[in-house]
Amino acid sequence: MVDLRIDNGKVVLPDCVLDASILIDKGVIVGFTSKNGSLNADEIIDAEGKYVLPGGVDPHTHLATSFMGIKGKDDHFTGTKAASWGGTTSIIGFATPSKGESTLEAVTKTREAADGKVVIDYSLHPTIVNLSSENISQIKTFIEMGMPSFKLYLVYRKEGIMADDGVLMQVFEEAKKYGGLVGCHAENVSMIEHLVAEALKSGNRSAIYHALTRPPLTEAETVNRMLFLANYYHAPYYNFHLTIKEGVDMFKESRSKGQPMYAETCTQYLVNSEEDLKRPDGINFICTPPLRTREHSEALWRGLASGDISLVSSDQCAFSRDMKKLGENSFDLVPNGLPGLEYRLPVLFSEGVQKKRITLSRFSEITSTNAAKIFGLYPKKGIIRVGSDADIVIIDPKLERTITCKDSFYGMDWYPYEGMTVKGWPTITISKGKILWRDGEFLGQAGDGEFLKRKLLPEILRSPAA
Ligand code: DUC
Ligand code: ZN
Repeated sequence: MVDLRIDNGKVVLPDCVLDASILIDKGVIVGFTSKNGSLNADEIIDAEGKYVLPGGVDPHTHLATSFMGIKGKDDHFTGTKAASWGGTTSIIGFATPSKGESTLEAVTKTREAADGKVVIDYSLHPTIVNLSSENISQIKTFIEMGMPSFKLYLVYRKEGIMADDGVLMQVFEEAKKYGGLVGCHAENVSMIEHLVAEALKSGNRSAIYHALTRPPLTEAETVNRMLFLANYYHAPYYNFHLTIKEGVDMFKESRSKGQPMYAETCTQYLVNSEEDLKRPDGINFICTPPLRTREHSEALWRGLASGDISLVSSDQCAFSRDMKKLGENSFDLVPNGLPGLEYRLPVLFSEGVQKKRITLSRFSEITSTNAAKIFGLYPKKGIIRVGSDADIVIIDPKLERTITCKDSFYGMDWYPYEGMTVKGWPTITISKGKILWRDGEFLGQAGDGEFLKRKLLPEILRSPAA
């Protein structure tokens, strides 16, 4: 007798899709049996006609964030509830210090805000801002605390969260010494500051100038430099939100030489474009790096299919129309960021798998397995396998829905994907053996999720192993 059995589904494993029943007990996967296996269970889910996949792992989320002085719409409860509705069962957020705070203090504060509120498991990337000697020693401490990946913003100088090249150099040295992973928001701050100043001087303040003042060159230059630096230090590197075709080529080259370099892109860079910035509500679409042309999106899809890009995150950072309007007269005053962590799996399934841009097993890798591998959660998370946490999403490939903000759990009054019809939708989400969502009914609660301590896999540090 086990707690839960999932029958009749098509189970997506790393190298095949299997017709099997999954047996779950005490929160973990304990076995597989042939179709309609006979071992009894307290509860049985019939997944006939559906795909059974590892629950999504989203390694780039800003919940309950304060960004550019404005507090976002979601919090740790509503954000993780929404995430699980859309099939995500683990997230990694950020501990970003406010002015005068240390990163360690930011970690404590973020954990106080999240623990007991999250519906799904979570972890944090410490953000390294101004590196004091106290912060240098903290890098080792963070790794020991189970947070071995770091975020450095190479932009946002005036917002006070930038890390300059001196800081970057020291973080690479420390991370290398203790086995950490350096991750950057890679854009060239000086080029962008110059272009923004020129645009404002000429009175060019509409939303499209957000993209025009951050052209692909400003990202390409910095991605290229980060790959050089990582290679110089023989250290692994993670590039948050890659958006440009030149970047895909750079990762292809580095990885083909065996260097442990990893790039993510985000849902919005695959399905939205800079044309959205020309809409009457174009300011809503301001995020950094900016949305690009279709040519870049198509290169990103190809990079995902070929393995040059490792995964897709959401970069959830939810600002409502009113919040965005703070910059209605000038693009540089708009809080940067887009909502939609709950649509990452459905949109990628519909636009990726259904439109044959990626296979089903690649979908599973880029939404779950690779994030778990790169950030030290694997094989607890990211795979359906005996001994792993029973974090599972069941997707009905025939179910069609139109995305609407009426469904929002955190009061969003717009979404970048609003009006898009999506074919293929999560109908059941299971976290650690507990059914959180069943056919639109929420069965979870605040505190179902817990903090995840992570440890990087040696192969991830050495070679492009995801
Ligand atoms: N980019 C955004 O658009 N929002 C939050 C942080 C970031 O880098
Ligand atoms: Zn981000």
